[in-house]
Amino acid sequence: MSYREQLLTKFKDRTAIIGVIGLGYVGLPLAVETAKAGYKVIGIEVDLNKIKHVNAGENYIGDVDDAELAELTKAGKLRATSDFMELKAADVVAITVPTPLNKTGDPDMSFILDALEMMTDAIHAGMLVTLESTTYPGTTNEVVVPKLTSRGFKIGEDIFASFSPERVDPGNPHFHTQNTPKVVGGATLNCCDISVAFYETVIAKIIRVNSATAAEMVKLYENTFRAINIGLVNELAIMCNVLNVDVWEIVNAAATKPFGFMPFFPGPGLGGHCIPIDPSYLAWKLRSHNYRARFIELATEINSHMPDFVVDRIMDLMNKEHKALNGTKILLLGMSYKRDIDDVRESPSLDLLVQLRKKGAIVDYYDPYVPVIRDPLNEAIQIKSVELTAENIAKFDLVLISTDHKVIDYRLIADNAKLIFDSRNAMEKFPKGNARVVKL
Ligand code: SAJ
Repeated sequence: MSYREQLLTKFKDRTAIIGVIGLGYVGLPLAVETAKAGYKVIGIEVDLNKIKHVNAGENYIGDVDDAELAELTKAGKLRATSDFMELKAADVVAITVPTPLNKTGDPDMSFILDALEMMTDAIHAGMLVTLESTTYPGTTNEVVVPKLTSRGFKIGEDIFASFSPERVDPGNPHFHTQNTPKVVGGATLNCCDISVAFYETVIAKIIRVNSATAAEMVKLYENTFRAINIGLVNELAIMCNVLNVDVWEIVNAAATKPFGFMPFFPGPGLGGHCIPIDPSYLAWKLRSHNYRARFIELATEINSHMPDFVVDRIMDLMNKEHKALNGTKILLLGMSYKRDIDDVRESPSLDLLVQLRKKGAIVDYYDPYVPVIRDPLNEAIQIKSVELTAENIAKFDLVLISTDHKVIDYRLIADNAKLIFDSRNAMEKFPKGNARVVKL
């Protein structure tokens, strides 16, 4: 029986053993769904804390159901370890590790390379390795396949490789790992057949593409589409300010077009671990082919400029109040990179905090999801979120709305703030209070 037939049989009767490297917001939900599909799952993690929690059935990822995780670990269907050699028993290994940018803004492939390195001695004939981490087109063929064939195995016959991008949207109430369509591309057609056969037993809908490179490109296109459209609407905000037109009115009216339009909204900048980063992986790869991805460059320039634009607008505002920004007391509302989550990675609020303080403003922040942050200017210092009370709000010269969490009491702010700079149009829904509101 060929390795292909062996694997297809093991998927059919769920006797395949599945390894998942990286038990973060992508890997843990995938490990849980795979175990729920009937497989025995070995989670590989370098963070001993995560290993302890998983093996104790204690969940730490919002999108995972606490009881399900507890039940699966209790039943021995899912366990975590730091020992990569346990992957010797695995028929499938999914790699779900981070792919950030390094200090020079280039792809940081160290997590993928470390995972491949650590699993080298566990690689065996008949194994499928499927990479899920967002990466530049060509990674599977140029990095993963050579690692797998370095021991003499023939790709597509003895060993199999695929790329299937993660599409996890943390906190999304409707879409989670099992019901989000999954794109799959293989290093060879046989690799794709086998990878599709595996994912079909775990995830509701599989979208097969012709190659691993195509699958890598799909993911980058999805998020580059967002980054560029956010860049466009941010430039629209700048243009509307020049023309003294309300950008929010423009976007909301344009959004009434029932076809051929998709609204994006301006804001103080582009945060998160996907949208600001994924397009740079694509641009970086194209540069190695002497091609400049100009839309990506321009969107990156505009999006990263938005905190400066907000600070300039605030300086003009205080100027009109005959008040220097230096010494102005500012309450920064919202520290996370987008509403209703606690993630501050690449958050524009951090840029605003740094820039305003550099100009001498006295800045505190309030964020119900982020009780404390490390001072971006001195990581040894912690900055705590202040209490949102009428008395506290009244102490500030300006309230800067940077992240529009739904749970914030905007009525309290409208009634007690003197001046509000609203970079998210959060106050739109509230009848005017005592405070003067200026919008992005
Ligand atoms: N943003 C705007 N204006 C917009 C939309 C977003 O300024 O109209 C800002 C946000 O405030 C944030 C940044 O852009 O700072 C990114 O926001 P996002 O809504 O794209 O959220 P992310 O970073 O969590 O993106 C994830 C992505 N999921 C995956 O890559 C699997 C993305 O593909 C999803 O479309 C997105 O979630 C989503 O729709 O929530």
